Amino acid sequence: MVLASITCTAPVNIAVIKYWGKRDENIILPLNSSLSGTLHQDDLKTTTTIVASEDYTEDELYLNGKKEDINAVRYQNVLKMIRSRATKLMDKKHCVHIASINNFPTAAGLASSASGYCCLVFSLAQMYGVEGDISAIARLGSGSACRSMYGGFVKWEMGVKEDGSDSIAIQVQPESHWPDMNIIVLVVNDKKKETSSTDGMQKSAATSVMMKERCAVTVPNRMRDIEEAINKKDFQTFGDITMKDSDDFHEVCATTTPPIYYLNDTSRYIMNLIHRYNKLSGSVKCAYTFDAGPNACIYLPAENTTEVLSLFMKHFPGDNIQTYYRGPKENIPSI
Ligand code: 2P0
Repeated sequence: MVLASITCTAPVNIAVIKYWGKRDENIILPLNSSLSGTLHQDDLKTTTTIVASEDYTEDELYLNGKKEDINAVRYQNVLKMIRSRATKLMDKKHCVHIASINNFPTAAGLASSASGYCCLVFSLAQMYGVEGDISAIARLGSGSACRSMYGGFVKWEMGVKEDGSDSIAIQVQPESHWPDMNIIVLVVNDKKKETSSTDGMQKSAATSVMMKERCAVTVPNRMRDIEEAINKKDFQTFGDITMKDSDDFHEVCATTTPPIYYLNDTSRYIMNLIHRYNKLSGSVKCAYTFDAGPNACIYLPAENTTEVLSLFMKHFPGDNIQTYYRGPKENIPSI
């Protein structure tokens, strides 16, 4: 007999201060705090359906139609934590079947694990009646997932406690604060990346000479400054810090042994194009950021969108460059 079922969606987030490196691999505690903007539910999102039934003999999980190993440590950490905090379905013997789909390329540096684990944890939390902060449970699945729990601009505080209870997501500003901030995603390549973020950041933490300074000085200063820029809606400072942190993150990857290169020639062309365009305009009209892949995410004030899009269309005529917008709507996970 089916005991409960639920379907939820959760959006992708795009970091402007990048998370890269862990101090605890098991419960995913980061070496630095990070900050991101959350995209539209309607654009890049995960949809997850969960059914709990007395008839199921084991938990099962399907990702884009393919069966995953539910015994993997991250899934188990999430399920155990959810069930330990449950206020519903506590006394029934049952298993859950979970099906999750992304409406965008998985593992191509488009933050699929962020929306994926956020959606999984949000859906399970609804089903099991988990109360209080659940961003720390999403973090157990994938670090960046905790930031997708809220709309607008969200920071993930690295925290100091060993049990991770203070390593949680906090909304810096809701989407309504800066509704005319857009994000365009340019899909340069939707193939699965060669070095996963999890592997890449572990190698960088162990070998890049840039990591110490980045975690101790650069990121704390940037977190303070970009939060202030967001509060003041100061796009010049916001864009400047965003591009610098993206550049530094890729420099950290390049100084890793062996070096990791996520960007390709098209990515570098886009970076140069944006710098030239901003210079000619005499102000920061748009700002790029690149995650662990070659695809570009462009933050820009809505009023610049038409001009910037036509610039890309001129330089990449007929190319398969897809655009997604982040518009004026609150984008927290939804049932
Ligand atoms: C970020 N990235 O802040 C950074 C920027 C990629 C580059 O968070 O090991 O998939 O699952 O915690 O969350 C990608 O890392 O890694 C990521 P795990 P995750 O968005």
